[in-house]
Amino acid sequence: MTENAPIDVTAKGGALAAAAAGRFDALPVYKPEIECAPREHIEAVQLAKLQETVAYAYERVPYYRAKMDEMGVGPADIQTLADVRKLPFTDKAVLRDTFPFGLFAVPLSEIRELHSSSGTTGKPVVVGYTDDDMAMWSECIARLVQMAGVVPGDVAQMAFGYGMFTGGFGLHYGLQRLGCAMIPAGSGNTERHIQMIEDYGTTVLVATPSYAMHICEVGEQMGYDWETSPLRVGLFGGEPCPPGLKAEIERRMHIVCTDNYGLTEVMGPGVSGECLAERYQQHIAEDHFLWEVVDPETGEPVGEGEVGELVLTPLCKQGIPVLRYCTHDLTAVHTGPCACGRTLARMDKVRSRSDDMLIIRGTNVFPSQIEDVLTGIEEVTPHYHIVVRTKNGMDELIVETELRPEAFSDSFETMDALRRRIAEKLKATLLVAPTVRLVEPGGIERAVGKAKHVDDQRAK
Ligand code: DLL
Repeated sequence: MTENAPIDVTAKGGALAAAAAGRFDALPVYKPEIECAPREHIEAVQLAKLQETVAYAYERVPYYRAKMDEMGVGPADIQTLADVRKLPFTDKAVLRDTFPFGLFAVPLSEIRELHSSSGTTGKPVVVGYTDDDMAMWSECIARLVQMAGVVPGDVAQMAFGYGMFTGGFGLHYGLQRLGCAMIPAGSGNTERHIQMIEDYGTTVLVATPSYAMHICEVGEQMGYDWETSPLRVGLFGGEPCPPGLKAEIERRMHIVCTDNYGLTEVMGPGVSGECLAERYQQHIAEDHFLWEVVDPETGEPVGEGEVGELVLTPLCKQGIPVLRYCTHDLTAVHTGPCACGRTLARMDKVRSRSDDMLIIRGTNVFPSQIEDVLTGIEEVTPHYHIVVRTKNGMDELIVETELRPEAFSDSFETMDALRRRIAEKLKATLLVAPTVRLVEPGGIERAVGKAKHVDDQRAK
């Protein structure tokens, strides 16, 4: 996961060239007194804020008071960071059961903005931000975009959807806070995006990686020259960004792509973001979030650097002070030094979730494993789709993968040989034999937001 992709040095502005030359000092740190602080200092800040947060949640949110009373734990029991383990976990079900405002710690008159995450079933999750929450949110994002090489004066074009999704407004506020000019284009209308990049001299594009790939392709089809385009930085997030996809977008769009992570329940984007030194990990805003990595089965902590489920406790939130939120996202966290000079812990890119594992004929399969195999096959694009269904009483795994135009052939033998080669590679990794379908170039539907790669028809 830590393999370093080469940064394209096509001389697009100082940040790119500085990063390529290893001159990370050329990028100012937004708040060095915390981002570069010794670990003991970071932990002392976290403990003080955790104690405040727990007392606040206990006093103001009846759900947490009842839960903590039931567990026999009170705010005074939080004496060290490890004491966080005495507290209850929170998961999506709690937010749904208390829909809409049951976990809010302030009256609606103190809320300035509501957001929600839709999910596929049941009620949405609703979160609310006070004035202070909004200020903290923009600061977290200003920090992470600066880490990614964005500087005041950059022109940033939004290709996330606005609306209840936290991605659009969150990045919008944070980029403005840093001093960028925002173009609130929103998602969709791809040709217009490309026209705007050219007309307005856009230097930063904010998108999901799948939509950025689509913007790249549409630009190429329009004859747009990405190499001479003003665009320099891609700020991606909201969904996994596989290393192969990132490298391909960097190569074809001539930009540096960075990934940032977050989720509605704890704030939205702004939890962590990638610096330009360690290209496959993201620094966590540890002064605002306490992280734990636990075994998803037992809830017990895993060792430093080991993969488990990320559990987050926001440390400064007033609207909804969620305790120990179970993200279901699988990652490992590292506290060692980073070449960028920051001391904030780094989480590995999230590639899968504990709840997206497919069990196919008794074997565990993660969609990210399929993605990794396909990325290694040069004849296919990063676009794919997975269908799981029941056929004659047995699970069937169908992997649809899209051919690159240059690999497309009229010869049945050539196509069939490629199909069989891909099926064998997948079987060797997954230990399950898939049915592979080759799809013609452009044949897999493009997403303008988060891509949906898996259709498990067995659950329906
Ligand atoms: O996706 C917040 C966000 C928006 C983050 C834009 C970054 C940029 P939700 O819609 O609540 O919030 O979805 C949260 O999306 O638990 C992860 O599974 C996934 N996710 C978000 N960012 C990443 C990422 C926003 N960079 C869920 N890499 C999370 C991998 C991500 N997965």
